[in-house]
Amino acid sequence: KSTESPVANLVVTRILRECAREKNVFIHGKVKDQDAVVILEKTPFRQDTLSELLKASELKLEMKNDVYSTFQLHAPAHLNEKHIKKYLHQEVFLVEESGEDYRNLTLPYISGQSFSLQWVYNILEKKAEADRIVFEDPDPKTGFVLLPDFKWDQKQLQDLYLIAIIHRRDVKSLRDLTSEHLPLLTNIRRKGEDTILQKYSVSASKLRVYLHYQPSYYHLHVHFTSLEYNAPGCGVERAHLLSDVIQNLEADSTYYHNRSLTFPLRADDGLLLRFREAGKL
Ligand code: M7G
Repeated sequence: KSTESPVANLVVTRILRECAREKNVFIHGKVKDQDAVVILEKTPFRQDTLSELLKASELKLEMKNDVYSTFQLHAPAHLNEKHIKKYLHQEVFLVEESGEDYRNLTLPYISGQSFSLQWVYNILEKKAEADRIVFEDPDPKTGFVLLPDFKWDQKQLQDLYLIAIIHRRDVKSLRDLTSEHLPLLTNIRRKGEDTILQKYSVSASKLRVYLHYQPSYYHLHVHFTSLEYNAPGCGVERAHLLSDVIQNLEADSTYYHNRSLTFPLRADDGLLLRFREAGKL
């Protein structure tokens, strides 16, 4: 049936990554014989559905001491069918990439290997998610589309997460930015923050606005997340605050062309192999 959730047909091959603290799991499996990656993530608790959840669940007393007790909560059986069987931990390595390393190692690698940008072009051309667009500035040089990231279900503001995708197609990442792009970046910051304030009543002082380096998708985009929410990849080793990026470019137009940038790579990342082979690790 076309209305059936593909996840209901998921046959788990292995757990790629799992984090108890972030409460998410990345699963490699098969849906009707096709390879799929499924991400399950605990959404924040909501006051309006909390009592329903507690009623439907079984509470088991773990310990009691004076006025303190801890309980283990078992979700209703029908929510709990997918059992986690294996745990595959990927080691992560920190890489320091000079401007030269970028041009010699990273750029040739990402030109051949990086993820397809089709979903990005579909958004820009209104072929997908058009009804989810929150704001658009159509200017071909400084314009962008702002819409909810697909990691955010928009049901609560604690984990607010939007992305601004630029219209121009010639900026792959932070590395390509020069002072020429300052009007683009300041436009995204100002209009992105204004829109989020108007639409969600979340002010700029409650937002973490940043770019990833390395990103997964090499078409420049900016992440807007709630400061309250520890979004995956918002740590110092991968996130570059937009306001810092703007200031660095104001001070030095070629800052991101020349500076060393540090980022984490997973053990199975082909780029890590390139750095190893070049004796950089
Ligand atoms: P990134 O920094 O390139 O990589 O960010 P990351 O995924 O490793 O963080 C891309 C962002 O786009 C992520 O926050 C994704 O959750 C989000 N994203 C990815 N896809 C394929 C889609 C999509 O199809 N629609 C929307 N709305 N967001 C997406």
